[in-house]
Amino acid sequence: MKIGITCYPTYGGSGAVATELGIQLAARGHEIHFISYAQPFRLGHFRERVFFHEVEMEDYPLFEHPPYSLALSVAIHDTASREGLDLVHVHYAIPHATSAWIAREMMATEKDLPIITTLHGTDITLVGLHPSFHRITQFSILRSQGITAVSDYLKEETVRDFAVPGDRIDVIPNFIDTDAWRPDLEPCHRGTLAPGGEKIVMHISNFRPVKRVEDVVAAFARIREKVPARLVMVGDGPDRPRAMEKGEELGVRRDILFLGKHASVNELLACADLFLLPSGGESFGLAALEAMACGAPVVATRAGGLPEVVESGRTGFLLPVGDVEGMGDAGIEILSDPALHGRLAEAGRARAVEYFSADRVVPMYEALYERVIKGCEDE
Ligand code: GMT
Repeated sequence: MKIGITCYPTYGGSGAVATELGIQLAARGHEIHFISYAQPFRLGHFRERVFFHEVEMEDYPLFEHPPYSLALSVAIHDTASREGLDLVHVHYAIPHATSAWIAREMMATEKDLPIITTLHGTDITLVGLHPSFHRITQFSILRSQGITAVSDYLKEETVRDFAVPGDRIDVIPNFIDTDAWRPDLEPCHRGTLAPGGEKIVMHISNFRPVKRVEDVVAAFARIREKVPARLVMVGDGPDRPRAMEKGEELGVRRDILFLGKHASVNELLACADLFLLPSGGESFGLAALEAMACGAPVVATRAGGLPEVVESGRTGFLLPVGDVEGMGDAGIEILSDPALHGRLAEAGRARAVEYFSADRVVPMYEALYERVIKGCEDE
């Protein structure tokens, strides 16, 4: 198949999943055309059958807010027409589902171009609920020929808040390449991250308020009272200064390393002894899955779709949002008991391989594509 993929190219789970999907589909013989304003960050080097089409934007003094959605519609239309795409798969509904629908309308006399929209998280649970976006988001999702959600939780939210019929949504979980995300990656950076042989506690996110990075620091401070440990914070975003202040306030700032954004976080996760994800909401929690695949037990919140990823008591522990004492205590228990740590790490890796590997999940997308294309042909 010739498949167009539109996603946010920046650091973030939806872009990471979309990029990995394109890479995996190309490896399985499909031709992939990424259409976005920049090359997706995890695409890396040249790959066979993978192409990137940059959305051209014309700047004009009148535009205080340049209309990216329209330029994207044109880029999707032109790429689909020129390359003979069989379908376009957009990740994160806003504005991608709308731009794709416009492109499909523009193509109507030429070809019936199927659109698949994958819902990822705040396009449904936060941004899409805002009155300025709700109607157009609902409209565009309903106009897609295929709709997927990354968890049962997100599907239920979409049915409830956007009145999308449940039978129109396929739940296809996020996935990872379990060969690239694994515990025994070399070289190991443990000596650099924790030169004194301390335990390594890690958090990776875009440091937005929903990630509750101050809770990461507070839970770590509790762990630090009992276990020699260092906190490695990977990523960046608006709440980084608050996390730093919290570290000062709790007297653990010197035990925290802020590494900023990294494209190859698998190399860092492979050194983690514990992963903290105390989010206020999470449709899936890709970072938790990445940690599990790398053999790091996860302490997270029982929020949104996280219980579909982390099995509390088996691959980590889930606690109520804001329960930093509970998360800290769970961390202490894991880091102080090598047998427990080993059991959780092994079960997490096994769960990642069994349920969330590319080999299991990518064929679900292929089956959906075939079904949707056939549906369009039969109409
Ligand atoms: O929804 C967002 O705000 C951003 C999005 C992203 O691009 O990282 O995150 C969502 O999609 C990820 C990939 O499917 C999920 O793993 C995250 O849980 C989800 N974030 C939230 O629901 C807050």
